[in-house]
Amino acid sequence: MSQTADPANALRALAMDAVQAANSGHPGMPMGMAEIALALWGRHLRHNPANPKWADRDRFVLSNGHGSMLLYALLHLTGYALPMDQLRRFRQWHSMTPGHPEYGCAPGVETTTGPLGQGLANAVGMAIAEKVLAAEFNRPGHDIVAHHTYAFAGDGCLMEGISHEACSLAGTLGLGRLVVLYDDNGISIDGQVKAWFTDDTPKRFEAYGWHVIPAVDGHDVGAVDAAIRAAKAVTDKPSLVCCKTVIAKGSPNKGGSHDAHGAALGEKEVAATREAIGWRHAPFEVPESVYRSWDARGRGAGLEREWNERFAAYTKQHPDLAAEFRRRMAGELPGSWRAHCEALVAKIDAKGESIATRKASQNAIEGLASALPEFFGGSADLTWSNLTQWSAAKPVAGSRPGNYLSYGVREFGMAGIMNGIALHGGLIPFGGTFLVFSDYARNALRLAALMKLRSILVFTHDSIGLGEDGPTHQPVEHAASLRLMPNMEVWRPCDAVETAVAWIAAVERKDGPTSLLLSRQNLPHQKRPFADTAATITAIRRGGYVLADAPALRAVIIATGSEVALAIAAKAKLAEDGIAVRVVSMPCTSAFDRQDAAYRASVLPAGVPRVAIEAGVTDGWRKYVGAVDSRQGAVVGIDRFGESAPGGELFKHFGFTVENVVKTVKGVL
Ligand SMILES: Cc1ncc(C[n+]2csc(CCOP(=O)(O)OP(=O)(O)O)c2C)c(N)n1
Repeated sequence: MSQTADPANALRALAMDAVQAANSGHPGMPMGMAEIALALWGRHLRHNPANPKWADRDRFVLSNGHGSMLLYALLHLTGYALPMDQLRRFRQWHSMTPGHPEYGCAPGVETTTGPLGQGLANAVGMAIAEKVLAAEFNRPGHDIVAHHTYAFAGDGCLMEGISHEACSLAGTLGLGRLVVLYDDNGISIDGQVKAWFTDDTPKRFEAYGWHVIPAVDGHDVGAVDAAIRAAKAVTDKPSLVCCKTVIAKGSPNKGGSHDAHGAALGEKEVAATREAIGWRHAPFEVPESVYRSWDARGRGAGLEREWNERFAAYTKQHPDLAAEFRRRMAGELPGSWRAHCEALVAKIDAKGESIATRKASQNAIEGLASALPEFFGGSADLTWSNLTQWSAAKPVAGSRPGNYLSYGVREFGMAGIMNGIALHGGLIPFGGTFLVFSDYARNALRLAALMKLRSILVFTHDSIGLGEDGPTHQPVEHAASLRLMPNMEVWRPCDAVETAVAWIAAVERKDGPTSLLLSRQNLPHQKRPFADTAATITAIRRGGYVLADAPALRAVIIATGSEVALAIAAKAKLAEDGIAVRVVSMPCTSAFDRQDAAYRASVLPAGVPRVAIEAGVTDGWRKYVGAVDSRQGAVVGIDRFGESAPGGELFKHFGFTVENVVKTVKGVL
């Protein structure tokens, strides 16, 4: 501890100096986990700083993301393209070193963390992806997928409920290549955790079926190294290494105290810490000898070279598999994709079935899965309601891998795990639950949107139309609230054709998640006015299009999902009264909003009054129909919770009837 050349002290110094320079951040965790980081990154982690995207690298997740300076210091010291200048600019605008690690900012950051507990779920997802891909691609004598997933976690991560969801499942699945290092420092923001967190963590994880290594001295590099070795030796269970540490170790007056958790130590204490640990270098100065001891570039290049040679041998023996592996890890769709999709939509359109969109979604999955071996489906214990399974799906069973996972009743865990699977690469995850429970998963959806992940959420039972389960299960505000999330694409299709197109758009979307909002009840097939399938797909993908037109328009009705059929029926009734209206189907408002002004005006012509219909809260529709007091337009919606009754009755009661829509349209003329 007291030697200048101690590489762990370089982490301490960089963390405290960067936090001091920013005058904000968390020095305590990096200083407390310095030896653990040295043991893992110095002696175990198989990575190549020159190629952070090497497919078979070990994954590292800093679940306690507030200690971001630890990760930045590690990336810098081991030789990633993260220059010291970026560490000096910790937490500054447009630096590569934001307050919490953000995926896509600095090379080597595998996931965005900070919302505690979710990193653990991401790590579980990465370990699942590794196992699934290993089973699919490895061949005797050719282990081309064989890496570990390591995560650091603190008390905060383990207090969060999602840690239970994800770690319980990890135990059941026997994820032997997952190793979590727990920073057991007894401190969180409010002080000593013994007043609010007294779980017996080793016993808790043993009960999950984990291999637990308790009571490791987290400041003894040799002890942590030995524990990691023991963890890797157990290959049929995930491992938890419980490391006793002192937060802000090295700081004479703040070490061991929550004062070091979330604020700069202060100039005086930084100086006292330098003295105490014998670090005699100016801020952001690291001696050559320390750089040399951390430098992972040579070893990393060697590891990747060796893998490349193995992959070349694999390619020789299994050229098709190797090409497929490359395609999958690059996130590219198969060459036949476009033609496959067009044929599928044409078939669905020709069939013209009137089915629930959740059933249409299952048909779409079935139709796409034959072209997409990277599909990795699942549901939070609602498989037979969400209809997320397809005929050739292979359920994951215990430690046996497959491509369909029953996540159990764990919506947040599922969404966090799906993020980890998407981050790992090689698979496209989708997972189902009832729309009303999207709230449970919400912060993981937000991180998927922030990280631009291709993760697909199958949210069924999308309105009061689900009926008798009542207001606890009837989403009212959920479509609107998901639409509020930046970069979350929300589709609420009206029939089987729109559902298939929504699925295709979700799969093709490489820079963000998609929520598919699907009905429990049957919805009629709609006839569309387009010349061919390609034109139909193009129109639907615009997010809003003219489904049924009329000359000499008096009004436009905009509707989504189950309310589109109602709009069509109201149009017919209005025609009887000599009132010509156009029906616009708008399955995806954000896609519509991205269209150019000319297109939008061609769908929603200026000066023609509009009525929007959706079985949900009304506010979001005001941007299309005009302000409440403008008298220009109206919304038929539902601004209260539903009721327990048959869906048909509820629609009637809440005004989703032809009579009410006709009346509403007449009211805006
Ligand atoms: C979901 C979530 N809730 C709250 C916070 C705010 N927060 C950041 S760190 C922290 C305490 C974490 O304690 P611990 O994991 O023990 O970290 P340490 O004090 O050891 O650094 C909290 C509550 C957060 N980042 N995420």
